[in-house]
Amino acid sequence: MKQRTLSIVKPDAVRAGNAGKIIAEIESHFKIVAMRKLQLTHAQAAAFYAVHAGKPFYNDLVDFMTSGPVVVMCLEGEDAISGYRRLMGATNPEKAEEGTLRKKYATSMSFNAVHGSDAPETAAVEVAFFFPGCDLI
Ligand code: IDP
Ligand code: MG
Repeated sequence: MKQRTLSIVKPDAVRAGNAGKIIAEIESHFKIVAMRKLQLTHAQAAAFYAVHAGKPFYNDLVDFMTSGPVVVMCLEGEDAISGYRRLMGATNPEKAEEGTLRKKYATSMSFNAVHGSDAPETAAVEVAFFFPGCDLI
């Protein structure tokens, strides 16, 4: 099934100069239907990760996600949600498979280079968080 999902190149990967390589790899698997570079405000990051509010890593996650620019993309493709999760690899890079983005570019569980939506419901909410319908081409 053709799906759309939200991808974020996180501040650690942008800071390290890895955004271009990550985007090129993503583009070899998915159509990029929208893309923005921006720096999240505290309120925006807190809202985006609201599902994790109250967890021990939440405050550090919000601080990290606001620590520098990110590149946000809406991706489209056959089974894009699970397919992009596979390309990202496990949340903890030590457990990520060889060849995945997190294996290559993440340095820890906290600084793990990329975000991807985890289900159709969250993908719809996350895409709409960053892109009005008119920007999805
Ligand atoms: P995901 O990004 O693979 O979907 P989630 O469980 O949704 O993983 O967590 C969101 C983000 O929060 C992770 O990508 C990571 O940056 C951070 N995170 C999750 N669990 C931990 C943890 O145990 N320690 C530190 N950071 C964490
Ligand atoms: Mg998640």
